[in-house]
Amino acid sequence: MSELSRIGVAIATDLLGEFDALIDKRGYTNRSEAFRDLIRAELVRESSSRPAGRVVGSLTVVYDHHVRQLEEKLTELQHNHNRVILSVLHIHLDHDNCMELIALRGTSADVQRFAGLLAATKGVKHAQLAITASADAL
Ligand code: NI
Repeated sequence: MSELSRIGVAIATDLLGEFDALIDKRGYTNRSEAFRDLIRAELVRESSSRPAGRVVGSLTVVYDHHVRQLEEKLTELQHNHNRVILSVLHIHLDHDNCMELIALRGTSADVQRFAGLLAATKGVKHAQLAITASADAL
């Protein structure tokens, strides 16, 4: 764990009250952890907003495996973007539907381009990209 620094923050009482209510609702037991998470989220947002910013994330995809040629197209797309793919978990959800969880690492532009191409493939029902951290911070 890195060294800790203590800081003092002046904040309007009303605003602090709203913040405390929010973090309580979210299950935080102390303000420091909530502040740290807000700061990390903002750093990730900043990193992912720059095309060259390095990120890690996960892409969740749901599709009907009966759609003609779809699995071949998805596999080809993944092979064409193997540089950004760390791992793929395939789950047979039910008789028709498959879910893939694709772990990604690369520049924000590359990760988002891959997610966009996969989401736009005909037969993909849903695709959700979550950028979870700056790869530089790991
Ligand atoms: Ni399947």
